[in-house]
Amino acid sequence: MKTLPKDFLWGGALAAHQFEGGWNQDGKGPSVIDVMTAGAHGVPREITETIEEDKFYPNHEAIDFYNRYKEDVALFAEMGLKCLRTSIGWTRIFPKGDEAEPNEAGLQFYDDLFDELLKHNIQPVITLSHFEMPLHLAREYGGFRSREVVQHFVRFAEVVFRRYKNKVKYWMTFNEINNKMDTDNPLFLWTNSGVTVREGENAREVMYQAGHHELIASALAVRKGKEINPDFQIGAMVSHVPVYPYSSNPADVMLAEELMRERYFFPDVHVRGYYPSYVLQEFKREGYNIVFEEGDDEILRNGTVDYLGFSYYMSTTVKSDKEVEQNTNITNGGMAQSVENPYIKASDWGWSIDPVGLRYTLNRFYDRYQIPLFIVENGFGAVDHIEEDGSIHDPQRIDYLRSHVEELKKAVTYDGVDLLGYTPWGIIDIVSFTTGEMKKRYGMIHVDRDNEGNGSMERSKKDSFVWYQNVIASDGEKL
Ligand code: BGP
Repeated sequence: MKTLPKDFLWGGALAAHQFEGGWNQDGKGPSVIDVMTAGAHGVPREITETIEEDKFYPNHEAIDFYNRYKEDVALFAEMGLKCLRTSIGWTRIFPKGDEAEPNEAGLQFYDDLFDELLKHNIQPVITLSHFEMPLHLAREYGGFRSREVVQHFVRFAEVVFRRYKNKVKYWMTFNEINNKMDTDNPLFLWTNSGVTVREGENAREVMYQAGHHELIASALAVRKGKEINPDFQIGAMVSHVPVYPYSSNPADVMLAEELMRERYFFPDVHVRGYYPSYVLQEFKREGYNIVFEEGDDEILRNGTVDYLGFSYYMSTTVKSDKEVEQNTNITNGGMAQSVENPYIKASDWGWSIDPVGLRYTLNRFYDRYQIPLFIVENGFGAVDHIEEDGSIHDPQRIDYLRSHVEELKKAVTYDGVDLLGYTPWGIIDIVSFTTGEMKKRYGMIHVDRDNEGNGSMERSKKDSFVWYQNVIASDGEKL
């Protein structure tokens, strides 16, 4: 086969908190991200105790998709998208997370959105939790450090599975569930799990306990989903930044192999249904007390996923003799031992540009799991310039996307990888997750909105809009 299959899911990826806005509209409650201010490249976002009047919260209005969704879906349809990946804002459905009954206005919004997408033959691909846990669950229960939160997540999943069982086929449970393994950056444990590490606690031990509860929650949700609609395809979703050895020095090669376990732990459990020995050995070696309940092994074994979704932006390179204190490479997917890779360049935000790494990742994952894969994030964050005539030329973004599509095509047509689809991240300009900025733009559609919340919110097409329209129309032939 020389070309991608006709039913290949060309799409775009988004997340409720980064583009919907309407943060407290129609009964929606505050999520963990709604108390986060804007940071900047290299400047971390602040987690405030409450919503402070004198601070700017970029996710509150975002790009106001909540009130403009018909206009934006029409643009996605014009682009020719076959699917749209986005998340259901957990706090639109359960404002606090532990209510007995869901918020009907929230459920109705997603009914309307999915109807609008399906009217244009665009399949919704839905993430259940994309860093949008109810703030109440984080503050009152300690987020996923508490086993009780498992049932609240599964309840949320059941309600939306039932409500949209005839509108949504593809689901995924937790977005980038593995981000929190970078425990040097509190952003990830907070947004992934609603957890902050307390005085005297071991961050990695806390992370593993929260991660265990999420893995249990995911497995229970998969089982529940399959009961509701056996045709559901429910995936896991991990962030993947492959780790290369700096040289053929066996010490570099073995360090890269060990650090790849940081990337493999969560997908191993999601896909295989049991804990890998290298993590169980770590628990013993470090004396971590991770509480497993009676029956957890069976839950994991019976709740494995149908496909593995993952984000791919960059690779990282490690050197075994690098002196390290703390991991200062967090924002570019790096490790404490990461060094510059002399063979590849980086974006303005320091994210390496490595399209071959995507083909390498597809092969490593497919070889390890032998289940369908789904690239649900890939993109190039950059500052865009608007010309006098209003046009926006974004050749760097087109080059980045073109080179990654070329590599995914090789993985499918030459290496034989079973790939469901490709949904580039931020199909329309949205709020950056790690920095809270608007100026780190991924979109093929520009939004007139700046870092401080100024602008008309007007949408306009970039050159990459037409480029991607042609890619989809030609089934990936016209690049
Ligand atoms: C991933 C998240 C997305 C998205 C992406 C780009 O971690 O799943 O939500 O934000 O990163 O990151 P950023 O927006 O910080 O450039």
